[in-house]
Amino acid sequence: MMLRNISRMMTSKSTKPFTVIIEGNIGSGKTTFLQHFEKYKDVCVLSEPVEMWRDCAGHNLLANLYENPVKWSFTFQSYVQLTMLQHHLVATTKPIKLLERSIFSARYCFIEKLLRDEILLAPSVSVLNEWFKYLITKFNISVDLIVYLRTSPEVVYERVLARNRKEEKSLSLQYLKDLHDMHEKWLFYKTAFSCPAHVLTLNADLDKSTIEKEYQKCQDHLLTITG
Ligand code: DCP
Repeated sequence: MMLRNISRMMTSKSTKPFTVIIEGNIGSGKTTFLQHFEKYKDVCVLSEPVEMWRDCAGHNLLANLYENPVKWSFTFQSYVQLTMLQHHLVATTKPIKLLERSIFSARYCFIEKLLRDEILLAPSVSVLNEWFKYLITKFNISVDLIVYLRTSPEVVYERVLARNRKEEKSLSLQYLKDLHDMHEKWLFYKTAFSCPAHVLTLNADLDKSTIEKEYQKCQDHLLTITG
């Protein structure tokens, strides 16, 4: 099996896992992508901690966020930053580690959008940013590859409507368009912020029946860069 070969090559070089972060708009299929790779025993898959955001000592911070963004964005993004850091720091003996999102997209896409919309004001963003800078310098948050699941806002909007997550009922097409632009500038055009690793862009507009060939590109890429 291809990934087993990759992992053999990797373990011979280093004990540190080859770390891949999976990025893309809300509804771009990050969870489905990760589920595809879960079957490989040499891959450590860390799905996004949405369930933690829904239950922080009994508080549904995700619901709070959508109900009253001005009041709860700072709280929510603070907790996202903590839970993302926890994922970055998860130790594994497996040679490949895949993470859904990262501390980087939280800062460069979500916090940035909240700042532009003046939902988060500059002093609050400064505090989150000081934490962000401290965490990425003091901890070993190295990333070896970014997989960008690139989508059209209209496609993800349909998916978000179809999955009907109760907290996301107020999510608009405009919000997804803006968030798409944040990802595009960061990962595709590379005109905003810095990329912590090489970016592999996949067409994630494809549906479940045809997306396998895009997943295969990721497997091939891992083989190429480690071979
Ligand atoms: N979210 C947020 N700020 C962050 C991270 C996430 O406001 N820093 C919100 C947006 C969504 C929810 O959390 O309402 C989960 O978003 P993701 O895009 O991270 O996860 P999905 O479940 O939408 O991923 P996918 O559908 O691609 O599997």
